[in-house]
Parts: sequence; structure tokens; C-alpha cells
Amino acid sequence: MSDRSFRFTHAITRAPAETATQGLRAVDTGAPDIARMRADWADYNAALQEAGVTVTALPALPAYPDAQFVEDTALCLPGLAVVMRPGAAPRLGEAAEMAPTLARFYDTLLRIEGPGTIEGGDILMAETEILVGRSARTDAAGIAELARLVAPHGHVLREVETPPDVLHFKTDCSLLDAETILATQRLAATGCFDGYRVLHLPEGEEAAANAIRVNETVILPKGFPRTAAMLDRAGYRLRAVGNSECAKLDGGMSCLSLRFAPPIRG
Ligand code: CIR
Repeated sequence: MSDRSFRFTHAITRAPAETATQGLRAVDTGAPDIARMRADWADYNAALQEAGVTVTALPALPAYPDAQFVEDTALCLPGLAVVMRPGAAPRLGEAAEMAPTLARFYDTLLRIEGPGTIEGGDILMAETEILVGRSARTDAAGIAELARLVAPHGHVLREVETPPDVLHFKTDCSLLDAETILATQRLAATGCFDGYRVLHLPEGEEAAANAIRVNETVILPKGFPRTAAMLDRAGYRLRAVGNSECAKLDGGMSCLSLRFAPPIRG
């Protein structure tokens, strides 16, 4: 296997804006502290660099309070990138903002035109298939349009369900390697990972499900000692990054970057 699902040379991130205090959230647990969010974001960029990728860190976009969650704006695949169409109306414009940066790296840049919607947080790129969770943000039409766009490039999509009241499919899971998924019990119980090896989040640490495998490193949120111990025992190299402030906006490790290996150098 090429391990293309976790071997990356590049990443794109975007600095949190002051307006992130107005970011979307399912439950209000208080305004995020922007200074702390920015310090964690700087550490996140450092973690990506330590993992071996070149990071393009874009400036804040104050008009879009959730714009640091760049993952939702695009899907980067070997050979092509697809600009998403977010299902959250206030986030629609973020996708167009990302397109020029992607165009620096990709000759083939496609777009979800709609009327369906789809966000990158619902897409798990595994080694031989792309799992897409239908959610409040990602609908059947969005998934069907993505399937049509990527099929000619040899990519197979599998539609799955994001659990009710969970923001994104990847809120509850991460790819750890070509055969292994980290997932909550509630998501794994749907059977969507049958055929994979599944490591279940310890009870009470479900919020650690959104991690990212980048080359030899698994980047996970700080503060989940039983998850860290489980992954350490399983042989993964770990790097923890603070996520307390993004968590107030339902954001995690995957949301904060687009990770890819572009066909052309930018
Ligand atoms: C939102 O509700 O859209 C943002 N507050 C959080 C987006 C998190 N993104 C992700 O999980 N990929």
C-alpha cells in the first residue's frame, strides 16, 4: 500500500480571527479565549511541521468566524482537489476563499456546485475508499455530486451515517493507518468500519476521537490520558496539542488543516 491516506508533504491552515468568539457551536460553553486559541494554533502548526509537512499558514478572515476550520472547505486527493459547499450558510463563502490557494498546488481543481452541500469534516479519506457521513451539513445530493466528480479519477466513495447530534463524521473517528481507525463506540456500532481494525475511545474520552495521522505522527488533543496511553501501547508516535478553545466551537485536530501531497510544488 502507498499509505497515501496519511503520507503528506503539505498542509494549509488559517489563523483564528478575533471574530472566532462568534463561531458556530452546538452548545454554548462560553466564548473562546482568542489569545489561547492562537497559541494553540501556533503549536498545531509546529506539530505539523515536526511531522514533516510544509505548512502554508493563511491570514485570518474576520468576515468568517469559523474560517480557521479549513478542513471543511475542500477535499485534497492525490491528483486533484475539490472545493466543498458547506452546509452551514455563514460558512459558504469560506470555500471560495480557499480556492486560489489550492490552485497554487493543483492543476485539477473541481468544485461542488450544489444544490447539495458537503463539508470536509464529514469525509474520511481511507486507503482504498472515501467514507462520507451524511449529516446536518452534508446531504445526499452533495455526496452524489462529489462521487460523480471523483469517480473518473479512480476514487470510490461510500456513504455512511454521521450519528445524530454529532457535528461531523470525523468528530467521532480518525484514520490511524491504512487498516486502523480510532472511533467512538457509538460510531463503530453502526458497522461502518467493519473490515477495519478499530481502536475504541475509552469511555469519557470521546472528544479525543478527532485526531490526525500525519506521516509517522498522530496529532491528538491534549488532556486525554487514557486515549494517549492506548495509542502509545499500540505503537503510535504521539504529539498532543491544546484544543480547549476550538473545542468550544466543536472543532478539533482534523478541522484545523488541509493535509495533502500535491502533484505540483507550490
Ligand atoms: C462549525 O460548526 O462549522 C465550526 N464551529 C466547527 C467546524 C469543525 N470542523 C470540522 O469538524 N471539520
